[in-house]
Amino acid sequence: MNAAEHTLEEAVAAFDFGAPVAEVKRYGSGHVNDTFRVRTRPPHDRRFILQRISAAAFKRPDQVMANVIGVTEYLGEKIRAAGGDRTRETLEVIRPRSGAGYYTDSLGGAWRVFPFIRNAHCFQSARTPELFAASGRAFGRFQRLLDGYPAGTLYETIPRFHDTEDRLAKLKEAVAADPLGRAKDCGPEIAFALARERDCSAALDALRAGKLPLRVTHNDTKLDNVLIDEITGEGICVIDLDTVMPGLSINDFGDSIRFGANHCSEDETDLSRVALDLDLFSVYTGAFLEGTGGALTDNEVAYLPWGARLMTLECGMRFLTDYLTGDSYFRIDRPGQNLDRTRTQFKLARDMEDHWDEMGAIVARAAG
Ligand code: ADP
Ligand code: GN1
Ligand code: MG
Repeated sequence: MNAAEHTLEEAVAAFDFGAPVAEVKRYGSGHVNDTFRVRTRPPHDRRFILQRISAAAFKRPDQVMANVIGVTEYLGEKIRAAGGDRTRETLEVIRPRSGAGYYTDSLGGAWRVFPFIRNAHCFQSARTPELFAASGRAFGRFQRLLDGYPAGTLYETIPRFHDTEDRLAKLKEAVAADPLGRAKDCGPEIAFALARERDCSAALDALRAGKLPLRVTHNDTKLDNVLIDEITGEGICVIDLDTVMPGLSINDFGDSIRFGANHCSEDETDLSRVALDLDLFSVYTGAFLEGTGGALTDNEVAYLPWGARLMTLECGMRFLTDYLTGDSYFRIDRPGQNLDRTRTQFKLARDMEDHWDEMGAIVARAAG
């Protein structure tokens, strides 16, 4: 048994699943945490999500879990008060036998368990406009539900997470250090990012000028971070709460557009297939605004296209930095995958620049 298998076994033993465990299987397509589905033996067939929190991404799992517990308990109360089903509409942390918020294995890995939400699915692409709209309503509603959450109690689990200026600075450092000699393979991509230095300040300047407010936001709003109910087709539960922090509403909007308003996978190698779909952009805009329930200010609405452009540029820069420094952050299944991901993001970012006026007009129309 190797070390990874051993710590997985330790983690399974650390939790009480209410019945003997029958199966533990790697699950999902997340790039960051290690996720497993646990099933107990029939006749119970209880299901759980068991996750090792990424040590590369999160230096303080205790703070991550304090945030996740605080937010899920708050959401649970709100959902119950509104007559909803708190077992399906929010995650709930299941504590290890020790009673702590998570379990630490013999190598220092941090593990947590959530109930597996059944009869709901995560999607890698917006197969239908309705699906994309459902995710938009769910992420907008998520932001609205957390409107009154005491932001000062949240830890910054990844410092400067959506600080696009800092992401560019980190890319420059990686290019200068070039530890693996990979910079020579990505000259055009590096040049693309460097040419957009001014853009990197667009939202941060607005924040500093008091034009955009800080809110409690999700910060990782890609389509596969919302579970879609298989009967109703609605976005039943927003998951992946590790980066819930004070942030910009436009980034939550923008990250969803980056990932979902196209018809390609994030690592598509045929760039001719990579394009912004303005109809999907329009559908998401209306649904997100509906979900936020009119809470956004006029400036936030006006800056929504910037959210899309910046999240796309920033994500490309993050993939490129990870490619240059050895793929230690985003999980890869093949060599060069983070460079392919960079290329799709930059192609989409360029498309957004080319359709800038149309994006603005669509947002203005949706805001009515
Ligand atoms: P990562 O940070 O690596 O993206 P996630 O928390 O998003 O990790 O989980 C990865 C995947 O596991 C999700 O995309 C989803 O498919 C699945 N998943 C996570 N939590 C649940 C849950 N409570 N019920 C059902 N599926 C889940
Ligand atoms: C990661 O964890 P996951 O796979 O949902 C990343 C996001 C990126 C995304 C790109 C904590 O999301 O910021 O936008 O990959 N999450 C973290 O697909 O870094
Ligand atoms: Mg995820």
